[in-house]
Amino acid sequence: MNFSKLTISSALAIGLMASAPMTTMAADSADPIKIVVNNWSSQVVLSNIIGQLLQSKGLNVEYKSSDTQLQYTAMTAGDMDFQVEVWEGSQAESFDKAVKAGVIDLGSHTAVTREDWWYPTYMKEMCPGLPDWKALDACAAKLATAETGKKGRFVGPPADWGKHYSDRIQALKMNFQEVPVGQAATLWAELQAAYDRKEPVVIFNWTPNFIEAKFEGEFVEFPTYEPACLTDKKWGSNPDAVYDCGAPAKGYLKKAGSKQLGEKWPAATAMLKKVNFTNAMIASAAALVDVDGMTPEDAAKKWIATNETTWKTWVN
Ligand code: TMO
Repeated sequence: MNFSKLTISSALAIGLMASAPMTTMAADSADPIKIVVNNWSSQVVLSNIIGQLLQSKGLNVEYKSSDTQLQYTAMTAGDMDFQVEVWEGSQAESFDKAVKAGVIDLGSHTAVTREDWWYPTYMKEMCPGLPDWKALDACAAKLATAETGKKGRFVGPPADWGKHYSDRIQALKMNFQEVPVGQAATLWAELQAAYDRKEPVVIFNWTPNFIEAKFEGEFVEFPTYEPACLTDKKWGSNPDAVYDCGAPAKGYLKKAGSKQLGEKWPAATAMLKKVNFTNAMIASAAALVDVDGMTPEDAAKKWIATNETTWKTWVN
């Protein structure tokens, strides 16, 4: 048993060395860098890509599953060290607080992001005036279900994603009800079922994502986001409520590190600052899992094997 295990791991080590000789990051701590893993595919694949690249440099890593809001409490406390996808639309509020408490902004990816209500394009015939949110609201009856009574059904994100859609529905006095899913896969199942029958459906979606390569659709246009919308009740069409606006249409995607990251692993930190994914790279990373059915670990291996020119610019 032990012997065969040893043989396999040394064969792997030799294989790795033969194909890509790498220096270790000698100044860095041998303690594991704790990488935050969330509950949507691109984030999990990207986390595995980063973890595997760090391991190839001789560093130890550990993957830690976390809620997208509580992760910042954990990072502030140094219980988690690295987050590869900080989405402006769903994490900015908790991220900004964490930065004030010592969490490090490790810079932005090239990717431009958006997260909001989304519908398949065929709905434009059923609800004239889309993508305007008022046109969607006028069309609420077409989205009514037994579950939502007279109100339109909006299939919302898992509770931990930091959106405030029930608040938005109230603030904009919409004739809708949010029905949140427990996990991302349910969003895609809802979309697929409606799409096959050309039935109306409005779900939470985001870009970059694998969805855009498989389904035709677009985001609902809500009142244009400004930061004051989240903090100043007087801002926007409802003078008594916050959240009377859409999410940022051109949001950032950042990376975040714990305070101890730079202190304990300076070489790794220098690399993580250089990590940079584009929209196309993130959408195809998600597709490896959501379309091709790969495990995130295998998807990451495949990505590393096929994108050497990209990651070489980060690690060297
Ligand atoms: C946080 N997310 C990218 C899933 O919208």
